[in-house]
Amino acid sequence: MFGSLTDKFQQMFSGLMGKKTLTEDNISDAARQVRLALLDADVNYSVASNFVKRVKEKALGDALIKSVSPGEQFIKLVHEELVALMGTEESPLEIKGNPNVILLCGLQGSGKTTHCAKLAAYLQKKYPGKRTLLAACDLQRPAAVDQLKKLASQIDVPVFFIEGEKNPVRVAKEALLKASKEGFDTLIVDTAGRLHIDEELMEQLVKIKEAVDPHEILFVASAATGQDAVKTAVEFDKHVQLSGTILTMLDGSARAGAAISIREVTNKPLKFEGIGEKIGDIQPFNPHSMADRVLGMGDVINLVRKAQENIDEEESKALEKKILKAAFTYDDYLKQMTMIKRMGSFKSLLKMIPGMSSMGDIDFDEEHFNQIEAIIHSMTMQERTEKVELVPSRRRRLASGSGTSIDDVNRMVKGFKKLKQFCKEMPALKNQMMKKGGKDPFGGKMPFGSKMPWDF
Ligand SMILES: Nc1nc2c(ncn2[C@@H]2O[C@H](COP(=O)(O)OP(=O)(O)OP(=O)(O)O)[C@@H](O)[C@H]2O)c(=O)[nH]1
Ligand SMILES: [Mg+2]
Repeated sequence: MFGSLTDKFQQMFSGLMGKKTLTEDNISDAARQVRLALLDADVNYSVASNFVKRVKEKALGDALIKSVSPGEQFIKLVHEELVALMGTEESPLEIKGNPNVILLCGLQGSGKTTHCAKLAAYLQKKYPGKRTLLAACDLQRPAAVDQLKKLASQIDVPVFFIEGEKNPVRVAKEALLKASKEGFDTLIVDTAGRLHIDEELMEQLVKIKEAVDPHEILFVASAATGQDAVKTAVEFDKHVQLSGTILTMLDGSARAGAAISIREVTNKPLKFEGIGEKIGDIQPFNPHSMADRVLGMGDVINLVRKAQENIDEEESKALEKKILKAAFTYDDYLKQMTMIKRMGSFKSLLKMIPGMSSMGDIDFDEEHFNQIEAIIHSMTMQERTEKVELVPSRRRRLASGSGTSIDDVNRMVKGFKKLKQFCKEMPALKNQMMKKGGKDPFGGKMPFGSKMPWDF
C-alpha cells in the first residue's frame, strides 16, 4: 500500500539484520534513514524529527542492556513508536444522544458523501436493528443529493433532503427534527466540500454544527493528499473542533504521511479508514494494523476481523472434519470459496499475510479460481456431492456450461482428486514427521479449516 516507504524500511531493516550489535553508529545511521524515509513519505517534519529522536534514545538505551538480534530490536522499536504515534488503541465512535449525530466535513473529493453511506452500512452491520437517517446538506454540488440517495439505496437507508432548498442549515435542522420525531438512532450529516478552505464554507459548517449539535465531527481526509490533509485538518479543527478523522483512499497509491502524522498534529484520534469505492470498504482504524502495513508486515488484524465477519465458524469446523476424513465434495469447496470471497479478492487477502505484502505486486491468477467456481456452478447437485462419476459426456457439458474447455475441467477434476489424496495421506505424513522429531508442519492444526486448498 505504502510502496516506497515500506520498501525503504525493509531495506534498512535487512541492512541491520547483518549487524552483530546495535552500536551508536549503526543506530544513528538507521535513525537517519528512518527520518529520510518518513519525510519522503510526506510525514510532518516535526512529527518525523520527534519520532526519530524517541526511537534513537530507546535504541541506545536498549543497546546497553542486550545485544541480541539488533535488526529485530530496531524494528520492534520503530513499530512500537509508530503505534504510539497513531494512537495506540482503536478509537471507537462515540455513540450517545437521541439521535446520535455524526457530522462529516472536509475538502472536495475527500470521500465525505461516500463515507456517510459507508458509516451507515457499518453501523447497520454492527448494530442490527438500529436505524440511521442520512441528511443531504451538500447543496453546492448539483448532483450531491442524488449521489447520496443512490449510495443509500444500496443499503436501504433513508436520506432526508428538501427539494429546491438552498440553505443547508435548514436541511440539517429539519433532518434532526425528523430523526428525533421518528425515533432514528443515528443521524449522519453530509456537507459540502471546497477546493480549499474559505471563510464562507467554514461559517456554513459552524452553523450546521450549531443546528445539529453532533457528538462526532469527523474530518474526512484523503490519504492521497499527504501533508495537505494534515494542514487542512488543523484549520477545520480550529473552526469546528473535530472529534476525529476518517482517512480515505488508503487502497490507492497513498503515501503514509497523513496516516502517520494526522493524529499527532491534530491530537484527535483516527477513527476509520476507507479502503475502496464500495460501500463495505470501511474499517475501524487500528494503529497496530497500520504500523504493520507501513512496515510491510502484512495486516493480520484486519484479516482476522474479516474472517470473523464473513466466515461461518460452524460450517468451517464441519468442513475441517470432512477434510480430515478426506470426505469433502465439490459442493463443500464451493461453499468455502464463497465464504472467503466475501472477504475480498484473493489478491487483497494474500497481501494481508505477513511476508506476502513485501513481495511486491503478487502475481496471482484470480481467473483460475473463477474458472473452478464456474465449473462447480455448472454441476448438478449429484455431481457436486460426488454421487455420480464425471464421465466424459458430463465433463463436456460442464465445459460448455461454464465457458471453459474440456482441458480446464479435466485439470480441475484431477486437482480435486489429488487434494483428496493428499488429505488422506496427511495424517500419516504428519506422524512420520513427528516421529522424526521434526516440528508439526501444521502447528497442531490442519492446514485448511478457515483456509482454502489454494492450488487445485
Ligand atoms: N479508491 C477509493 N475511492 C474512494 C474512497 N472513498 C471515496 N472514493 C471515491 O472518491 C470519489 C469522491 O468521493 P465523494 O464521496 O464524492 O467525495 P466528497 O468528499 O463527498 O466530494 P465533494 O462532495 O465533491 O466534496 C468518488 O468517486 C468515490 O467513489 C476510498 O476509500 N477509496
Ligand atoms: Mg460529497
